[in-house]
Amino acid sequence: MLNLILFGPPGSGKGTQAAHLVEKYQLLHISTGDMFRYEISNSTELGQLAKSYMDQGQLVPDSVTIAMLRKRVEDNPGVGGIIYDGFPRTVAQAEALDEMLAEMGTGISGLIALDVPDDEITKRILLRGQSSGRSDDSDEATIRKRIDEYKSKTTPVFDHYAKAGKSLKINGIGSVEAIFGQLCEAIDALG
Ligand code: B4P
Repeated sequence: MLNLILFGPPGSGKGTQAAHLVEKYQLLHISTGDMFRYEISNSTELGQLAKSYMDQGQLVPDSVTIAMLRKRVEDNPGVGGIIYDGFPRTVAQAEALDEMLAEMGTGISGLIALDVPDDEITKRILLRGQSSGRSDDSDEATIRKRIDEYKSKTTPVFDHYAKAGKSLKINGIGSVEAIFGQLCEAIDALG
């Protein structure tokens, strides 16, 4: 079973690439960002809680995020593989994921990070903000906060999997097709 973590800073193209990868490899796509936005659009209690963090550019607390992720995985038994998009974003989330997959008799196949510099991701997110309606996309201070959260809390996840020789980086600058090609090569090499 392929368990792939698509990693990178906010706006690095994880969601964009995941949409293509799920089609090619027939994977279940789990995007915690999309799941929170779905809850927000349905005005659920979870959505209201998530929104209070997302609007500030902060991560949603681990306990909430891990419980939501676990439920999504348990609700989809027998899938051929899963692409984790935007999860794990903290080492605590990574440890919870490792534990859950070990209970299922499987584990992370690899983590692939999209490498994109800060000025490019800020540009991309502000551009998306013009049409996405996402409040966390339209304010430069909130975007800066998201980048800070990524650097302080999320980059250690790369090192967590690097210790097991499972992390790798690819260049996230270029056309969507060119980056997709590099991702496919990296996935095929996972065996
Ligand atoms: P996410 O929904 O994960 O959002 P993201 O990081 O902004 O997006 P992504 O990297 O997928 O970028 P995309 O492809 O869309 O998170 C939002 C918030 O939810 C977080 O800040 C946090 O508060 C919360 N959250 C989510 N998961 C959490 C967790 N596990 N724990 C705690 N909190 C969590 O691409 C961005 C833009 O770039 C698009 O407009 C796209 O068209 C463009 N683009 C893509 N590829 C391009 C390319 N090659 N060249 C030029 N532009 C490109």
